[in-house]
Amino acid sequence: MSADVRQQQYNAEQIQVLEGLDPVRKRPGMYIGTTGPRGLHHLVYEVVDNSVDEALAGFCKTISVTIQSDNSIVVEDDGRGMPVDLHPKLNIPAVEVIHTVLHAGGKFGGGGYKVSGGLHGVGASVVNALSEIMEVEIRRNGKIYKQTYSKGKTKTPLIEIGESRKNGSKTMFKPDPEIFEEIDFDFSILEHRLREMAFLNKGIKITLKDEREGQKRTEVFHYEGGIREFVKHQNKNKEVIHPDIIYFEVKKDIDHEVEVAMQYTDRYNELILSYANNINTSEGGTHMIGFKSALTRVFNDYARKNKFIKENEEALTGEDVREGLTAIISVKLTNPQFEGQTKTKLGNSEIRGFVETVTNENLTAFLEENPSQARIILDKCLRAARAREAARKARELTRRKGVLDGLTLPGKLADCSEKDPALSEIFLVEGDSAGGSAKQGRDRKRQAILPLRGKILNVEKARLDRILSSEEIKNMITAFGCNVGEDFNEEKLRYHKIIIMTDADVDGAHIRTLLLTFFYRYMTPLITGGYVYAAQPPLFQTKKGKEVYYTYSEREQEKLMAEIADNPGKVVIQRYKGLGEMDFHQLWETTMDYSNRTLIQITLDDVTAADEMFTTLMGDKVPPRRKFIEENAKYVRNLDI
Ligand code: 0RA
Repeated sequence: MSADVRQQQYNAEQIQVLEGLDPVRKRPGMYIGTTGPRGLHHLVYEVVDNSVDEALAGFCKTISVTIQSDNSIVVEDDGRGMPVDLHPKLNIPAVEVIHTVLHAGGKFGGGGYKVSGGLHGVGASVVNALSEIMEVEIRRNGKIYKQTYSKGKTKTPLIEIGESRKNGSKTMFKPDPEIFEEIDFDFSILEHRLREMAFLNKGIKITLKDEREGQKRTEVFHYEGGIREFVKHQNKNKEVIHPDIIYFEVKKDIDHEVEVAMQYTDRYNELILSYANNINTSEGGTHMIGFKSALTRVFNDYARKNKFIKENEEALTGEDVREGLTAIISVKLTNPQFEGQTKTKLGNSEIRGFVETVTNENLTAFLEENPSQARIILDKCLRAARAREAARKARELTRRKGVLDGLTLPGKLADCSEKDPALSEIFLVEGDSAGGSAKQGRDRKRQAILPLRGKILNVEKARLDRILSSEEIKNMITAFGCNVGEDFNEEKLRYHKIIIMTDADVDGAHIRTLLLTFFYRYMTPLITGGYVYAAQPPLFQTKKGKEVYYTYSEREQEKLMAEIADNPGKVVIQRYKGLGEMDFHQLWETTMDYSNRTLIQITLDDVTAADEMFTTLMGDKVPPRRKFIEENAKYVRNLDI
């Protein structure tokens, strides 16, 4: 059939199709969450997901993702090639339906674990709707087909452009700058998700290539060990306490599959990542509940049976058996129910018992078969139990003395007079001298100042009982009023903005990281609730005649110099080494004044990346830490954990 003829044939249908994608362009947020960087990168995942589905169906082995020099994306796979036969009702090629009809993507036919609803699975049509241009090239039936789209519409009909003995699908798209705030792809964001995808789907080879000038590089993600290698990766900068990664995989029937990998480290915090159909279920859900209850059950049973715990002694708690644990739980099921505030909580009730039974059986078997590793893990659990008891006593003591309940505010705190937390903010200021300037320069009504002396305790290397004996940390907890750990209470928070104000140097970045580590581990809701910010003090002051300019980056300074250089006059530049070099007036004007300042909100975008960053920055192993700081030094201003 010639292209022209077909064009006429489906014009009527096309109108319907066009209306179908209009809402996506009108309200992109409804389909991809945001039109910021997150939504932008989401487009790539939508396209890649379709190729991963093809791989999970057993037809595709390699997927390549390329960021081209014009910031367009190409995703190519060696699957069967998208179907091109005419859709019986719409009378247009299936591939066109996939790209121009809302919700058609990923669900054209049965089979495989596909995600309906939830975060992903909105499909290729949404990517088309939000792209300036989209092109597909299909190798199938010995032929090569091509079709182009734009902003949700078909641009050119499907045509044959050649012959090929290979099969596969290739998709190119360029995000529409009318929709997205920024259309620059971030290699490390894509790298992170694609590596995760490769871990979660063992054997699939995913290549990520950056072809942009000055940033050329290629990474290959291919893990025959799947989530075992994921655990190894998460533990790479930690000390593991036993050699084997505990691993099991059970397929109950075509609808239910579970895979678990776990290993203990010498850490005090736990990292359990759960997934349902490759989606990170950060709010947990039934699979997580099943896993956790099995874990507590198995260790207690084993401990009693082997006399690690005596008859009259207390049982290990869930926290005791999870201390230092790194675990990945991945389930696959046909009808995932995603619930919770961010739709990242698995709701399927049948999964709970399934994961629990499987974990019970396999973990018990591991302990029976590996008594020496079992002993190491049990010893760790028992130490955790004793430390928990000590921490409880320490907390009770501090509670009794009223140290943490906000009744006795720390002497170093210059509080604000405002009582409404929503209108109050607290600056955590590095050093007493900058603290002094901040106290003088602040808005006394709404801004409180808490100076912090030197380095705060590295909470990554201590348990709660020791942490609570640190003066600086106690001061913060008391000032915030919301307590820590299990006792944390968001409603008691006294300031809705907690602003970290440190020098713009390596030491400042270090202190900021120590603070964030503490918040992340012991007051997580502070970060997830969006209460934590980093202040941005200027890097340069430039004076020319009576004019004074402040700039916040090298680039901004260069720009300023270019702007003011043309008419000669004496220019005096001061590079600030620390907050202490500014007087109170300057500090107010540049960093604290509501109308002038820039605050960077700290977000917990990604638990795996955050854990990796915190362990790398705060852990014992020095070389990876140095490497990380060197690699990321330039990004420190834009810290997003
Ligand atoms: C044949 C049939 C079906 C899908 C595909 C091929 C296919 C789709 C994509 C998307 C990206 N790459 C792809 N490679 C192949 C439909 C069968 C079904 O829905 O299960």
